[in-house]
Amino acid sequence: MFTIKKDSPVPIYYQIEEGIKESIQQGSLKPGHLMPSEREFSERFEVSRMTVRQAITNLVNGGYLVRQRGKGTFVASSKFDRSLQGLTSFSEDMRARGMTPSSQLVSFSTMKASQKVADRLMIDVDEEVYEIKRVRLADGIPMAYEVLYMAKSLAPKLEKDKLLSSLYDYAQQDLQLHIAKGKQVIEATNATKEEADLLEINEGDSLLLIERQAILSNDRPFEFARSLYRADRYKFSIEINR
Ligand code: 16G
Repeated sequence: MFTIKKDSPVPIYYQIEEGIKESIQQGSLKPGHLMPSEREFSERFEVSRMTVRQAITNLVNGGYLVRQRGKGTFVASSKFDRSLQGLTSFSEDMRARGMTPSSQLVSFSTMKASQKVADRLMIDVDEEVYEIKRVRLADGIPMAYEVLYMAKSLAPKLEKDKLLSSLYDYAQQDLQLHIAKGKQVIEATNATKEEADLLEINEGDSLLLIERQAILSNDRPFEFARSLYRADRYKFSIEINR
């Protein structure tokens, strides 16, 4: 571990912050590494916990460290860079990265479409839709929380177990539906208490909200989905031409 100079004009919290940052950049502190507690740091450097806390908080805010409630503070993994080109599913994205996708089903219900859902799915208000709430995980780590709606008439026999794996695979392979195009809108938002609990983050943490309307080759909307991605784990990129 690095050393600090108490007689230096450089504030101690800043020396600690820079020391940790350098260790991460040089690779001696690796992604996923559990950081010593504030108490351990303060004993090791003989400084106050307040000073340590300031350094750690700055590193968390800068995306170098992540706090996990009840578990401690860890070196952040580099963010997933998700392309905005291509209408891929969560499962495809994770498999392409060599990770194992899985889902935790929060709820699965049938209801009458609200005005907003009916508009997005181009169906009549009151037509039956599925509401599917899932936490999406990669190698067991929560990445996103998704709430999606689809017309029940598209998949009258949809059952719970199908939702634990890929819905797109089910649509394409079992129902022979061809998901052809879509529209996405991205917004910034902050986690509510419920979302934070499901994603194992703190209430108020930053999230990226993506609303997707996926459309079948016969121009019928397939789904209207709201995906909340952890902003500490994701960034989105797109190639552009002039
Ligand atoms: C992605 C889609 C979501 C779709 C899901 C299907 C975004 C922003 N959203 O998460 O709309 O329902 O994939 O995934 O990409 P699955 O086939 O693995 O169930």
